[in-house]
Amino acid sequence: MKALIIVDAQIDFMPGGALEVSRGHEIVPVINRVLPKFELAVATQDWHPQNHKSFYTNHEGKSPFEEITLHGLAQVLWPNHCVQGTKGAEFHPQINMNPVEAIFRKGMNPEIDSYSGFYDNGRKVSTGLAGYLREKGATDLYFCGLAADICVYFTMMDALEEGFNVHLISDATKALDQSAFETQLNSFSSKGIRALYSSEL
Ligand code: VGL
Ligand code: ZN
Repeated sequence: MKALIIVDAQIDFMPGGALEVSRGHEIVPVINRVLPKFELAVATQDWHPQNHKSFYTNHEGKSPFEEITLHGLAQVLWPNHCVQGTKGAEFHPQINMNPVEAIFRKGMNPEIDSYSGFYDNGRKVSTGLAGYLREKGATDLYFCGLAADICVYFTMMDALEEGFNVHLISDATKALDQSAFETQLNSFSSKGIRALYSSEL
């Protein structure tokens, strides 16, 4: 069974948001168009407390996009984004969230970041997404959302490891760093990820 996974389609990742992805809003109509083609749709939501250690403001003298080591893991320091309960953490208001059956929140532990919708960056704590999808009978996961090179990418990597067939809807995602994403794209077919356009669904 095919399931649509909408990754972090939140206001802070849209143009004008705290951690904006260029042309991020262009994915919204594409997501709305593909939604009816899926029997199951779920979303992930970046959901940080204000004291999250991925925020540069929580490190004395650091600037946005600087890299540090946090509990032994490389960590980019981001502008404060997707703070629990704020407008920026909400889904884009034009996305039809009605058919979305479940929302998996991530990034709540202030000590560790969580790019993937399945596990934190230390691969220690699970959100339960893999078990949920398996119990629902999903075999093929179709990914969309933001940002292509970060949370979409790491969620797809974990999906492969969890044994799902992984597909990326290329016109329903946008990258924070386009050149990083192009490098990732070149490795997709060898990893077993199929990239397709929404028109092929
Ligand atoms: C994301 C950086 C920090 C994303 C989330 O959704 O791609 N990127 N938190
Ligand atoms: Zn985040």
